[in-house]
Amino acid sequence: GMLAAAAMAVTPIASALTVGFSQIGSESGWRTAETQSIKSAAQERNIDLKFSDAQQKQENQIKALRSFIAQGVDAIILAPVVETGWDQVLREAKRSKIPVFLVDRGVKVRDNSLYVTKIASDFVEEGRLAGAWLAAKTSGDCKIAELQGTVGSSAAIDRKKGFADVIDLFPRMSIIRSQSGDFTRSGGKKVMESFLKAEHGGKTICAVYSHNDDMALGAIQAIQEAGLQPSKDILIISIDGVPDIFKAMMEGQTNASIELKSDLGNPTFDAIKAYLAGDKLPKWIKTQGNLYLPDTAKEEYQRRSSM
Ligand code: GYE
Repeated sequence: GMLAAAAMAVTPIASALTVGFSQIGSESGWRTAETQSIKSAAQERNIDLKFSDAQQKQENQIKALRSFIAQGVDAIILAPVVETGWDQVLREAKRSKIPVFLVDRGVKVRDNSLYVTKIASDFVEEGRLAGAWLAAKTSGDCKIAELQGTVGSSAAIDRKKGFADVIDLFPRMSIIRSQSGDFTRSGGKKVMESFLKAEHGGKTICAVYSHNDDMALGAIQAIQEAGLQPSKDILIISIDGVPDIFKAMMEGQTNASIELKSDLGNPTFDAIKAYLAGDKLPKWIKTQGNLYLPDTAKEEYQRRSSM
């Protein structure tokens, strides 16, 4: 009767699922947004999310995974900092019958059945798109400084490859400097400063290709401090589409960004739910991005900062 109904109303609903999420860290604005998306999607779905921040270290991710396995979670979400070195711990998860879902980056494992699926964009395609834009912008004549992402990450390896695929088609385009800024703003600034020094204050650099927006934002600062105008004296293209890069575009400090969807929470939990319901999933659930230019930067900035 009434009493039972009242009791039910105050009894907390037991979580449907317990999911462990091993996140890389918070090196970029993009990653912070992704963490937010996964946390809030879990909350909306009443999923008990065990969150672990690895501070960019694979060993911390391996420890987190082992702890999720020991706790007997229903599923694991892994954003792998680097591509290799996962076979062992993923075998341990498999032995315990805990399915693993990769988000935003990929792994290289001998046995692909060690994970269920990867929810991520196509980094090679992003790199090609960046190269194609720059080739068109410079009529195929440009000396490029490249800011690479984290060494050994699929995002850095594939964005480098896709870009090189296109640049190699143009005899007057070449990468004259290339180094990792670890996907951070401070890393991008530091590496750009050294490029500028090595390249006569930047006079010999036509463009910067940055594997993410945060490093590009750091490079913009370095270029300004060297007395040059970013986006004019040196062209800049990067990847992610975070609010701050649209702001920089509005202010005429950068030329283009390739959007990377950071709201992976819903697609990831949809995949987990489908898998646990017995559905067969594709090995790669691709997220799509577009190339954005200054003409729509204001709109995009307003739209993103009101989200
Ligand atoms: O581009 C970068 C982040 O793995 C796709 O990692 C992700 C990349 C993203 O730190 O900003």
